[in-house]
Amino acid sequence: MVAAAPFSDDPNPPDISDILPAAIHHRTRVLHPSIRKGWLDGRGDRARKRRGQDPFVELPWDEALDIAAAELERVRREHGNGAIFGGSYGWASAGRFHHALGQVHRFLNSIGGYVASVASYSTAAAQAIIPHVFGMPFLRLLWGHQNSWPMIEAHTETLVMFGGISPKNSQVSMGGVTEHQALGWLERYQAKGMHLINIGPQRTDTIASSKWLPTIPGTDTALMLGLAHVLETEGLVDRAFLERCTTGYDRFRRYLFGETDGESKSPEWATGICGIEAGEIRALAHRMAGTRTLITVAWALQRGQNGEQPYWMAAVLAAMLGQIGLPGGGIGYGYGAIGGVGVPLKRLGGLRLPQGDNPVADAIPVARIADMLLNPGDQYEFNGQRRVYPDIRLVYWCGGNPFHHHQDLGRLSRAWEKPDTIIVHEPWWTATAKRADIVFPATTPFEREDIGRSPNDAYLFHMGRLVEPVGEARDDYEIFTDLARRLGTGEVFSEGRTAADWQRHLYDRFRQEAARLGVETPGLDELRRRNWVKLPIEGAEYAPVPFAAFREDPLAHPLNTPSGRLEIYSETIAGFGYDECPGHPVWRAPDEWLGGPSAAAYPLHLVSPQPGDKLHSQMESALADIEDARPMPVIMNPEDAKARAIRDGDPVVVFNGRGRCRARARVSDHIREHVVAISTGAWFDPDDHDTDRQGNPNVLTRDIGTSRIGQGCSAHTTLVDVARQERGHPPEPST
Ligand SMILES: Nc1nc2c(c(=O)[nH]1)N[C@H]1C(S)=C(S)[C@@H](COP(=O)(O)OP(=O)(O)OC[C@H]3O[C@@H](n4cnc5c(=O)[nH]c(N)nc54)[C@H](O)[C@@H]3O)O[C@H]1N2
Ligand SMILES: Nc1nc2c(c(=O)[nH]1)N[C@H]1C(S)=C(S)[C@@H](COP(=O)(O)OP(=O)(O)OC[C@H]3O[C@@H](n4cnc5c(=O)[nH]c(N)nc54)[C@H](O)[C@@H]3O)O[C@H]1N2
Ligand SMILES: [Mo]
Repeated sequence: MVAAAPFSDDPNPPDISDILPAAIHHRTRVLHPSIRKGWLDGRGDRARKRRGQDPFVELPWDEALDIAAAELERVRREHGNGAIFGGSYGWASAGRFHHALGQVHRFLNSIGGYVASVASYSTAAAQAIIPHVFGMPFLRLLWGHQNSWPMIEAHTETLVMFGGISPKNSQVSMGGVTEHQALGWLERYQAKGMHLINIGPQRTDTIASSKWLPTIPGTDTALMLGLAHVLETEGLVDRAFLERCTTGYDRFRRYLFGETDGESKSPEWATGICGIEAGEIRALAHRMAGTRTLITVAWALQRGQNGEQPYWMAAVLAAMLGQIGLPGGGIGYGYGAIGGVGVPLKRLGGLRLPQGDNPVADAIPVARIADMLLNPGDQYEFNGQRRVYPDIRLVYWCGGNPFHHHQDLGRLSRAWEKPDTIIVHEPWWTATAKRADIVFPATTPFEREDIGRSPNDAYLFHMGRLVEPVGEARDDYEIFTDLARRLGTGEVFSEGRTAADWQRHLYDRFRQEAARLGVETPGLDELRRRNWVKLPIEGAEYAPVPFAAFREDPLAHPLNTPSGRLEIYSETIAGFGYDECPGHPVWRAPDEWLGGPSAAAYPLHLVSPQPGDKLHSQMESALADIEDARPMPVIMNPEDAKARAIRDGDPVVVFNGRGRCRARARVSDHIREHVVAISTGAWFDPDDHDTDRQGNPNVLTRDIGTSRIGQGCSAHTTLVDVARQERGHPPEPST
């Protein structure tokens, strides 16, 4: 591979793919099956503490597979399948059959099951709270009950974007996105004269011409309460809508006016928390009440402590405005978070490898992995349930990079010493692969044939094999087939099919399903010849006005909530007895934020958004080679830089009580004062002083659940400080 070119029909092609050829042939590829020496020697506790430091021994495939199969067998026999953790979170790569997570889960099911993980780092808090409020899964709301881009263009007058709508983030999508539309729509909204309001710490979170309200991170719920207060005191609330379509408003209203906690949520109160002037809050409330307004909320807002609250409160605010069910009005979550949100599509069934059944019932909230490894047998709460962490002996990862994605990597390193064995399939020597015991080299999509298809995109692709497998890399499917055979479940796993057989089988099923829905698709051989086809499934007619029937007649078209209405007060949640999330949305100060006591020690709030130049940590190997690319930039406000005698481009150390990393200062007034931003994506690479050399923000982030409701990741609830690197290392972490 020498170059990657954009797709001809893409209106706004990203340049992420430029780096692919360099990454595919990079020196950091895993070339041979590799087993950590200390583990192989097999003495004592197999030197678990030396994970990440020991050298690896390269072995022939057959020998390495025998060893892995024997270890899986031992753990199964001695501890049962409930001691195998196979959550294996991550995005892996596009391609339907070779999707790594589908492969590992099918394999582990075939050998008797595994402890799974539920929800995602992306939207765990949303997935927990939204069903209580709207009576449907979050992902169904997202893909089926939101205003489409064209509907917004036609009807919305004011677009209030909490956390922005980022064209950068909509460059990618699960399974692939072909036409990158988000920027084009935002430009059309702007040309039309729509009021675009970006609420959040960074101006760059959406199109530059938007009005920017630079808020303090983690305080959106307070600002929304301030807006609600204005609506209520100035008679701008749609009472008729609230009475017909919602339940519990009066109880929420008592909280709004401080009858239950002694604090009225006035705009002045909100100002003291979120940093936006009361006059500005009033003016925004007036505009929202006086125009067709769509409130949008980025996923990032729920990736913080009590991230459930802004999601719930935004729905309450939209209900108070009474525009839910009107075209271009109401509420929407995650426009721009990934490509495909807002695109009006006829939904076709997926093209997915069947997973089989998992006989192990146990599953953890995805971001609680370190808690689980550190505290086997401990109880925890999850969305009204009391659960117990299992005792994990073997961790299997295929298609994810926890030493990139998890919070507080120092803590994860300690948790990682607990299991007997860690098996990883990876194309590259990532931080996670380096910390495994058994590493199998996996192919990338360019080294195998597959079918490309996303349910959130109108295209269908044949993905040809472009290059021979690098080194001794094998497809995950082949590796699992060989392991399953050794464990006596070869037939259950493969059903006697080759990869090509499976692809034809899955594709034929997809084709039949599409035909049933009236969509013609080419046969597989024709698709292979044509490379790609655009299916006739995109059009405004496929996205009707969300909640229109419910709004019209909520008795005939109730929501699937206990009350049949939108729940401003939820008896179910109140029944859980969680103070952080009583029966209605509330503002609760996070443990770390700029208004709290910990800001005295670490006075800057760190946000860690997704990287614009890649997908998570993928292709990092080749990107890190680019001159001056690492360590990662830390974006900081000129005032904060000046106070620390830091100039643009200076090498700095970002630190707090949990850890520290190197970074390069990028001084910009597009970020709010006292907020700094480091994108995720760098490979964790600590030096002898435990300072990460590359700039991975997760050495700094806090590893707590969003709340007992969602137990999601709280990456955005993090305070830090920054110092110029010449001054030597900052003090040792205190915790
Ligand atoms: N190019 C690229 N695109 C991606 C990805 C990628 O790796 N690369 N990853 C994809 C994935 S997996 C996901 S889940 C989505 C995530 O999509 P999002 O969650 O929407 O995006 P983020 O980039 O994490 O954050 C967006 C912005 O939220 C702001 N923010 C942070 N905290 C707060 C807060 O408390 N309040 C407010 N108002 N704003 C806040 C930050 O300024 C940040 O820049 O992105 C997807 N898109
Ligand atoms: N601080 C902070 N942390 C975050 C976030 C944040 O906003 N802030 N966001 C979180 C979110 S939303 C997400 S989604 C996660 C991202 O989670 P990550 O797990 O970091 O995601 P990826 O980097 O996509 O991981 C995929 C891995 O699979 C490998 N891979 C690719 N193709 C194949 C294949 O075919 N076979 C095999 N075996 N392996 C393959 C890739 O090389 C890569 O190492 O990060 C989370 N972490
Ligand atoms: Mo994500």
